Amino acid sequence: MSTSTIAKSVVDAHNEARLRDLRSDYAHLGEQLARRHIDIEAVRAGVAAFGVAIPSWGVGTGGTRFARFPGPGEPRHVFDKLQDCGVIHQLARATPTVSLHIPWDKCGDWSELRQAAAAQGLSFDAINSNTFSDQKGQAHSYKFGSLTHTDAATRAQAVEHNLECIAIGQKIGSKALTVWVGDGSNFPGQQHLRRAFERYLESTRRIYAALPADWRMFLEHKICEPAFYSTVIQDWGSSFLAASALGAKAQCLVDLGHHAPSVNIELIVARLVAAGKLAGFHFNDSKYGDDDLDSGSINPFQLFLVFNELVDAAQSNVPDFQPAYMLDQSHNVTDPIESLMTSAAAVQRCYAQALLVDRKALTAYQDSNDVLMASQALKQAYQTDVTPILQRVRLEAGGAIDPVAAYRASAYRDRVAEIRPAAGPSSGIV
Ligand code: LRH
Ligand code: MN
Repeated sequence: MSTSTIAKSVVDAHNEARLRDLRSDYAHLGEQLARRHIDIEAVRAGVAAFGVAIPSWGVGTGGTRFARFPGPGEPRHVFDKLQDCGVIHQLARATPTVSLHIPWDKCGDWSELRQAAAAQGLSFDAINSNTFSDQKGQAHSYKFGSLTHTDAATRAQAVEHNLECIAIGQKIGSKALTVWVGDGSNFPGQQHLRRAFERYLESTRRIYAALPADWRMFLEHKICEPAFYSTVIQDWGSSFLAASALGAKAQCLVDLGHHAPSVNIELIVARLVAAGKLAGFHFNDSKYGDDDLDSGSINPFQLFLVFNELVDAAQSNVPDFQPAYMLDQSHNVTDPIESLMTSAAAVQRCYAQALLVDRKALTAYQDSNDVLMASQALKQAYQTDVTPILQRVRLEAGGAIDPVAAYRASAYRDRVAEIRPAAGPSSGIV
């Protein structure tokens, strides 16, 4: 039985004050959907089964290369991070798993960590390796790359780190390794573009060979940063080529912020789904670059269109369709717990809206080139306020109808600020 960090009485009092409004809102939405031949209970069941993983690195205040402004009660280590993840899941009831990052989350006793997570009703999703920064005492620097470095010993060190991540993941129950490398170049001519990719394949083949039978390997592409002329795995094409060369357990992970502005991400999703190579997502939002802003905060319609492709694939029984859903955000100016709860709800909202699309009608409009009605079929779903469904799902799962209001009523942040020493200013994403 998971121990709740926020007193149940606080959550119950919070919900009690909102129950009557929720009942009438839910009944009203139910009538509206019934007129569209949609059973609200079926949608609610779908949403209740939906979950998105929390990035362990997201519960601390994030920053940029210019500065990081830590808030009160910053998590000191992975156990503090798990406690904060426990609060997010207790109130928002949509984030049953946590994605760890090594070495940021290194700890002395992985079974103790696994128990601490279970005590919060949490388990572990994909584990992330890190060969984009040097650790103290590291033999070979990743300044000029890691898995694609021209020096074989540096590549071997990077491969070894990924094997260590797999071993840790096995101890905590993860079933996937996410590999993002910042390898690339800042000047034309600095790197041989084909040989660098060949070195990437040589290194990832050694990691792939060490994958347990029931594991997957997620390759994450990114257009730029930290390299600003070329990135070895720069786009979904490079990722797809690599995943295809490696084998069935290798798939392509789509971080929404890793594309040039105006790239049609839902089309990339449709292509990877068709090829059986969609690993899953790092959800966030952005206006310019890899801004890692809260999911749905800038372009919620794009997030809905991504879920429209995912629900369409699921409802047309695309084989081995098992995308992993994770948030990957940096909370520079908000309370990370509030941002993660509202972001999980934003992702859940787009999933719920995508379940409302009348796909039979849409297909007929598409086949008859009734362009306007086809567009309207999506808009109708997107413009449906599914808030009562999300609130009801949270309530039924023992969470809070309005997680942020309940969180603030709990004064959790003030309480942890008393026991966690204030962290000084710094810079960088964590
Ligand atoms: C790279 C990235 C990657 C993580 C890192 C924290 O930009 O999206 O997924 O390893 O952020
Ligand atoms: Mn990412």
